[in-house]
Amino acid sequence: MKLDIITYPDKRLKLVSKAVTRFDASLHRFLDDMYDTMHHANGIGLAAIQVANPLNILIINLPDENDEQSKETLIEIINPKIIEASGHQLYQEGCLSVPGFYEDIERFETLTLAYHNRHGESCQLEANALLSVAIQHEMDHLLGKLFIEKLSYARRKKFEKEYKKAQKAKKVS
Ligand code: QAP
Ligand code: CO
Repeated sequence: MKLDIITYPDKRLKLVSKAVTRFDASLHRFLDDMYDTMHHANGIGLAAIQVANPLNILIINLPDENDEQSKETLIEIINPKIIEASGHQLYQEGCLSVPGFYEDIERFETLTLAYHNRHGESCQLEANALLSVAIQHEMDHLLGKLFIEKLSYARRKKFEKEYKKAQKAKKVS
């Protein structure tokens, strides 16, 4: 079932998400709903708070070498914790909660991540390049942070102006 994605400046995006403690059927239904929601919106990553549920959950579904997305490569990450991070990279990020806006953001190049899967089992993964960017972007959501908060003061002001204008245009059309 598709859920509604909340968008900036919705204050709920600032909530700090809480740990998942029950790995039950209702969690599994919610994860499936998150996937339907992200897939329908043509996203590659989604955090639970973006559908107004403040839990430490994120999902990532990167396109493969043929630029196609498939549910087989979906990664469900619950209660993530960065164990190691190194290097730096710039990547042009976007966000389903900040539609229509993209900007270069600096992130770690490589991560080692500990997390739980949907069954509550402890997992670990190593990520670099786009997967690493996606994990860091989504983990910021769990802390109530958006990528636009990483912009310089001047760029942020330009963003606010452009975004408001785009919102206004959306309302009348
Ligand atoms: C986060 O972002 C991310 O503005 C996921 O109109 C960002 O899925 C992961 C999207 C950068 C890795 C690198 C954004 C779709 C999707 C939009 C997304 C839009 C339609 C963003
Ligand atoms: Co986002």
